[in-house]
Parts: sequence; C-alpha cells; structure tokens
Amino acid sequence: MSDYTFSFGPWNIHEGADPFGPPIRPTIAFAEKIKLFKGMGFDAVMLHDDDAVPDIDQKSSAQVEQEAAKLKAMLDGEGLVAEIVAPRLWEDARGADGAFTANDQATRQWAIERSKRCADVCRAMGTDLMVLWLAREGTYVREAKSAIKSHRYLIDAINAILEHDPGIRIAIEPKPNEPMDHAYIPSIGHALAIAHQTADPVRVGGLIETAHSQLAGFDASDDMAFALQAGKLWSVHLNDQNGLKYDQDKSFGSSNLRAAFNQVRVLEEADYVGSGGMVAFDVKAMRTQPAALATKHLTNSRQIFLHLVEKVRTWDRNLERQCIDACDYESLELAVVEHLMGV
Ligand code: XLS
Ligand code: MG
Repeated sequence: MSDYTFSFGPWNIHEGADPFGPPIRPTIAFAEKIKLFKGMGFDAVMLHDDDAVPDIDQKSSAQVEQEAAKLKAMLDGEGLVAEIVAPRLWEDARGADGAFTANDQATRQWAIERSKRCADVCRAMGTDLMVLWLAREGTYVREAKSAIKSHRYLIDAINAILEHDPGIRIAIEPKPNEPMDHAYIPSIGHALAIAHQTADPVRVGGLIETAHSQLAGFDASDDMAFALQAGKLWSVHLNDQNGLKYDQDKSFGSSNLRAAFNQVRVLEEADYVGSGGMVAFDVKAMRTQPAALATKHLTNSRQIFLHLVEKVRTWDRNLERQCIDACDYESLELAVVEHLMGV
C-alpha cells in the first residue's frame, strides 16, 4: 500500500494509432477501462471534459450536470476519484489554430465558454482542479499571430474561468511544442509568470510533465523543485523521453533512470504527497504491445515509481553529507549510481 495516490486518463489505454498508422488494437469502452484502475493500483482518474460528457458542446447545462453525475456515480462505485478535468480544446476543428489564442474572436469566446463548462464538470466530478494543457496555443508561422495579444488572451481566458467558479483551481501544463511548431507557455517558468498576472494568482498553479521539461531542454526534477518551492506544483504527469524528438510518453524511468530518481527525490523532499498531490502517468503503450498486454506501460510506470521511492528512502544521507562536505562529487555520483544499480 503506497502513501501516493496514482492516476491516469482513459486516453492512456489506447488503440496504438500513431501519425504513421491506424489503430492496431481493439477499442476498449470507457466503462470497461474504469473497471481496470483499482486492480492496476490506481485510485484516481484524469479526465477530459468530453470524456465525462461526450459531445459536450452539443449538450445543455442540465445534460452536462446529469451525465457528469452519472460518471461520478460510476467512479464512486469503483472506489475511484476524479483527479482533474481538462477542457479538450485541441480536437475540435475550431481550435485548429489555437483556442484561447485564436485570431478569430468567436473561437476565443467558444474556448472560454467551453472551459467554464469544464469547470462545471470539475465540480460535478468532485474535484476543484482543472488542467489547461495549451496544446494549440502557439503558431505554425510566427507572423500569423501577435504573441503579445496571445499572452493577454490567455490571461483573459484564465480570468474568465476563475470568475465563473470562485472555487476552481487551474494547473497550467506547459509544453514547448507539438502539435504546434512553437507553443506559448513552453515552461513552468512561463506558466507561473502567467499565473501571477491573473486576477487570483493563488488559484493558478502548474502541472509538470517529465517529457515536456525534457523537450524544452530542462531537467524535470529542477522544474518540479521550482514549482514546489512556490507551493505551485498541483499535479505531475510522469513519463519519459528518449532524446529530443516527438513526445514519446514512454513509461516513467524507462530511458532516464537517474533523472527519474531525482524527480521522485524532489517530490519526497517537498512532501508532495502530504500536500495532496497525486501522481499521474501520462504514458502510451508501444504500438507493438498486444491488446492483452496494453496496460503494462501504466503498471510498469507505477512499479518503477515505487522502486524509486524505496531508493530515495534508503539512500545514505550520511554518505551524501560527507561527500558534499568534502566537495567530493565524484564519490557522490558513484554512490548514487551504485545505489540505483543495487551494488
Ligand atoms: C499532454 C496532456 C494530455 C492530456 C491532458 O501531455 O497532458 O495528455 O490530454 O490534457
Ligand atoms: Mg500530459
């Protein structure tokens, strides 16, 4: 039994399609996916607004309430809680060139109204945390948008959501690119700077995804530490990335074990779990994984995380102190690597 609460989203169990090939595994119905969580060691579910209420844009407020309540009852029945709800603005054709930062004012208004409804879904699902992954808030061509106006549109949108629901908190999930060529808010630094410009900065924080930090050229554990010291790390998407390429959403610790150790080390140091933070794995199964085995990326990530919690908790702090006092970082590094190798 871990003191950590683990979460993933229904999109993390998927058919294996990629930009170069169609689905390769059968679709598992959402209701069937929900039944898998507890047995895999997960107690929380990440949701998009249209996971909770399909075709949400076509639904009345009453229908949104009703369908969200039905899902909440389903989660309750499985002993699961909703960790977060995120407005999925990037799949709708209207959001093709950005939603909050679209050049078209009507699209910006659609994005704000959709996000207000997402806040209603958060409430109905029993969570106060909305995640904004600003997927298409950026440009393919710099000159296609005013970056100055775009950042102000983002602040206006967040302010509208905060005003709509005085109890909602918003975690901005930064990512430097993909699907856009360049995305606004590429780092946690940008995210928390925007948070401080909003009408209620206390209610705006961050979510850090391992691979997004790596793609931005940063160390995920230092990014986490930056947010943690400010009391602004409200969720994490742990995964991994094998070099600077497309967002791989690899199992946590699968490529960069030392970096994963340091992510767990900083979460432990800050008592992230004591602050109520949950650990989500935003990971995808390899296309080659057979359908019957296409949840191992999630259970492997959780297992590796728990192994690393043990490694952090059994790390020789006296030896660390001695090496630091002697400024003998070569010995410190060997000790860390040998500890991770189980030597
Ligand atoms: C990107 C996002 C995405 C989810 C949540 O990494 O986390 O995976 O849809 O917005
Ligand atoms: Mg993510």
